[in-house]
Amino acid sequence: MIQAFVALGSNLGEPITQLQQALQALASCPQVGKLRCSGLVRSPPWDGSAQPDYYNAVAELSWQGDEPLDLLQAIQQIETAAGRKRHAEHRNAARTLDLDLLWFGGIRRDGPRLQLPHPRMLDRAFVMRPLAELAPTLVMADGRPTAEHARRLADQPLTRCDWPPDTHGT
Ligand code: A4P
Ligand code: MG
Repeated sequence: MIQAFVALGSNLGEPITQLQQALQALASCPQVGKLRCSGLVRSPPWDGSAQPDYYNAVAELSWQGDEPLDLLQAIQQIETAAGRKRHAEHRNAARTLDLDLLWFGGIRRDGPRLQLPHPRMLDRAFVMRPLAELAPTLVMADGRPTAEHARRLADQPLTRCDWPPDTHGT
């Protein structure tokens, strides 16, 4: 089994419900073994644009198989089922559900469909803080652990929120 991390985000519709449903959908993929989720955080849009605040979290899962494109395909199917309209959006547009593959067993990819580790993760407190909560000593591609990145990004505004009590894997 490969250790993988998936970032979850939403700022349209019912964000917390959509994130909960995405966790359930991920957990029920046949290739997914154990799954656990970080705490939930809320933050303004990263680029400062006029959109509702985002809710974000990170899920850690074990994946049966060694091809990260299979996991990418699974998360894109979950996004589509949640009503995500990819073609009508530009990058950073508001979205019902965004699932990004952050990390897949530490492998690197630089293809048109998949870049690993996720190229923007180290700049974002809403990714690094939840990731560091799950895996504080995981060493990133730059040789520094997630906990150090989370501390470095401490000036980005982020509010901790509570998951509803029945949330999968929290
Ligand atoms: N792709 C390549 N590598 C990956 C990867 N590691 N994981 C390709 C997922 N997809 C990857 O993605 C576009 C294409 O990237 C896919 O077809 C895939 O083959 P997308 O999800 O359709 O497009 P997107 O969501 O607009 O792009 P992306 O990169 O997910 O957007 P960002 O950069 O993540 O920005 N502010 C706050 N506070 N919280 C947020 O969650 N999110 C964004 C989205 C902006 N601001 C935010 C937040
Ligand atoms: Mg995305």
